[in-house]
Amino acid sequence: MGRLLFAVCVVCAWDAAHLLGGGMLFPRDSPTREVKELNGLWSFRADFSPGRNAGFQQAWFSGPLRESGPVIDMPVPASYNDITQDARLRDFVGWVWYEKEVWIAVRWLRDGNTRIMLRVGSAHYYSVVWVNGEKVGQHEGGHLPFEADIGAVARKRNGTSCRITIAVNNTLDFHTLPPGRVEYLNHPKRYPSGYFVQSTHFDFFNYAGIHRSVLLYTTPKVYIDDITVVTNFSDSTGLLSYQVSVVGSTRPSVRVSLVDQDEKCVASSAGSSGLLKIVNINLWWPYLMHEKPGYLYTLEVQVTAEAGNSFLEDMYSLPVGVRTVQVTSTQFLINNKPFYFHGVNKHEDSDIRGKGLDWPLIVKDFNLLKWLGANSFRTSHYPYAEEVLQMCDRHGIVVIGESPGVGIKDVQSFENASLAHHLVVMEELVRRDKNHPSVVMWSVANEPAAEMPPAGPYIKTLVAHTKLLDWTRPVTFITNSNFAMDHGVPYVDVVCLNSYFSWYQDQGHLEVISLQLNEQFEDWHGKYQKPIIQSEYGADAVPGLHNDPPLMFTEEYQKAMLESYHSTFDQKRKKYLVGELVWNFADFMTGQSIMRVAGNKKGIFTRQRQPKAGAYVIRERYWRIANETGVMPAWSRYPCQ
Ligand code: GCB
Repeated sequence: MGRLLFAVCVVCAWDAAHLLGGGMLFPRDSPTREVKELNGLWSFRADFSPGRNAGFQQAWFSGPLRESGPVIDMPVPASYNDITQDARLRDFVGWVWYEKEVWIAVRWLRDGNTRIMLRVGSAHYYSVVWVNGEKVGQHEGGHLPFEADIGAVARKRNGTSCRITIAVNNTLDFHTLPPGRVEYLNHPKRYPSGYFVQSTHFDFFNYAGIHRSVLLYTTPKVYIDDITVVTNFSDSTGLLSYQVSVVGSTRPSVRVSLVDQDEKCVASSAGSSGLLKIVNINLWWPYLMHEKPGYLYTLEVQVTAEAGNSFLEDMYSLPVGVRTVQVTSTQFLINNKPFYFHGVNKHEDSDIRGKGLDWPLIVKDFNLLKWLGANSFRTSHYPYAEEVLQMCDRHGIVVIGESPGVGIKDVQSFENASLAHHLVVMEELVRRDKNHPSVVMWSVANEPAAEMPPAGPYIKTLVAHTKLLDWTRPVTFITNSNFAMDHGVPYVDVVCLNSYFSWYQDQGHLEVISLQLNEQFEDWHGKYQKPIIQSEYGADAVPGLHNDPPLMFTEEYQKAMLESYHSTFDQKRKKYLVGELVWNFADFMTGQSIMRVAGNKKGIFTRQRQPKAGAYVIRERYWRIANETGVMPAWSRYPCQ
């Protein structure tokens, strides 16, 4: 198996790089574009053959999947792991096959000036895509979208339905992101022949499958491929510089107008790049920092071009927020005002659907964030769905956007092949998320093994590259406060520290927290003179487990631990501490180990989103911090009126 996967992966890495040519605008309806969702039930078959390669050898893509063998119903989007009662599928490693028959509207097919795009929001980890048995694309990486132009293939079979086949492989190796390792356990008396396991160094379950929406969408042949906006303001005038890239014509005519929430056009311009000035600007403000947070304008982009004898037109509407971000040696500034992250770390994780996008869950989580008085979260430990970031834009929830660079612990995962892929992932991430006002900082990795000599140069290259891709946002990586200083930290704009005093060390000794936390802050700020975010801290609490005086794993212990951290945070936030993100928003699934009781229980909410005692501590605190700024109308100052 190892060899086959490896061969496919090498091709995938090349292809991913190749795919970078184009922009990745979120598919939206417009007068010139149509979107069709392909979510729902797909046919599914896991390749349980010993080498996991029967699907390729027997070309399962060449005909209906049901003709290759037994298929089952599989919902999309969802992880496949928790859908059935089959333990083999829950812990499956290798290729699984998805298939759906779809009709494409005849008006799409007949109009040769229409591009027909197939887009997968994300599939973990490698994907290969066929339409009617013809390969149309492949992609490496489990958390970012990819797409293929399927117009030519679909038009070959006008009048019949289209068969879309997607093979997805969740195998992680030293050079994937996140990295992992497949180990063969060759001991005939202890393990069956050919036995292997996937091991990883990260603390969440390696859910797999098609995790986000699959869409078909159209654009004209001459189309808006990418838009980049950068915003600023001076007094009450907003400044929005834009760049539109158009494909399919060398001399397109581009017009842009900016429309406010009253549908009034407040600025317009012609040309593929330019600067819009907006008088009486409504700035984009974070939740709880302004009475009207998350103000969005709409940038309406219109392109016309001659194509042969016809005239083509494309239109795309991009929500935009006008705001600035800056960092000093002690502050994080949004719109020139000090911003304090009082927020959470999350995971894309829930019962049954695993990492599958789920609207009820997304809306529930936003309601809980607001209930908590949280103004921010970090997308630990990978890029989240675009739909989530759109919610953040609209609600004013500030985001630290993280790459899937988690669990980089083996020396081989610092090699050039890993770095090359990591750089590609940063490009895909920045390209996808650069226009979200909610995203205020990039995190290139979480806790890479800092003690290994290659860690420093690896992080230095990543940070430098990310700054080249986007000079408007600060860049960081997340380090554990126990790790050696100097490995990469000198290059970041904000120092982000994870620490678990009285949990992974000095177990049960809550009384040491304030001393150790104080030392941590003074050492790191003393050395680097940069603002600090406490990017993780927390304790497992099994819901319903109680003991007073507090014992580890009880709700009382989690509560007491959070409170012990908070008193030191209060001292340091007067100086250089610019944020605190509790680990974690909700309990989440992990691999099985003696360290975890059916998952990580450091959530302040259960996995089903019910509050533990710790949630009330955080809620009380976050509203108090928000109220200190005094910008909130009195009616919303819960719980301290
Ligand atoms: C960490 C990791 C996070 C873990 C957490 C824990 O430092 O960044 O992925 O889940 O600690 O609970 O151990």
